[in-house]
Amino acid sequence: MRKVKLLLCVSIFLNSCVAVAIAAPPEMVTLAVKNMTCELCPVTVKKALEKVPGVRTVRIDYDKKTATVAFDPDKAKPEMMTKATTEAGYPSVIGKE
Ligand SMILES: [Cu+2]
Repeated sequence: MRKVKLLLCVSIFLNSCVAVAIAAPPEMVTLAVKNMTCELCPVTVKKALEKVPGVRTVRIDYDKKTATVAFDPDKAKPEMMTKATTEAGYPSVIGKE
């Protein structure tokens, strides 16, 4: 059962690689996010960021208080992401990694 699940994950991963290869390469931005005080906060921040059109993947680092976002530069702008987290109650600034 476990093996099946792993295989499924691998195929999803490969499919997403193909999709990325065809479309424009995503850009990465790291946001420094304020107000993340418990482990549920990153979930809210992630959801807010994923609602921004053009955002592909969101990775939250709760310890560092950062959100690393891969996005389609034709559709999304980092300013839209800081606005989205701020509206969700987590002001963020564009940082660097
Ligand atoms: Cu919280």
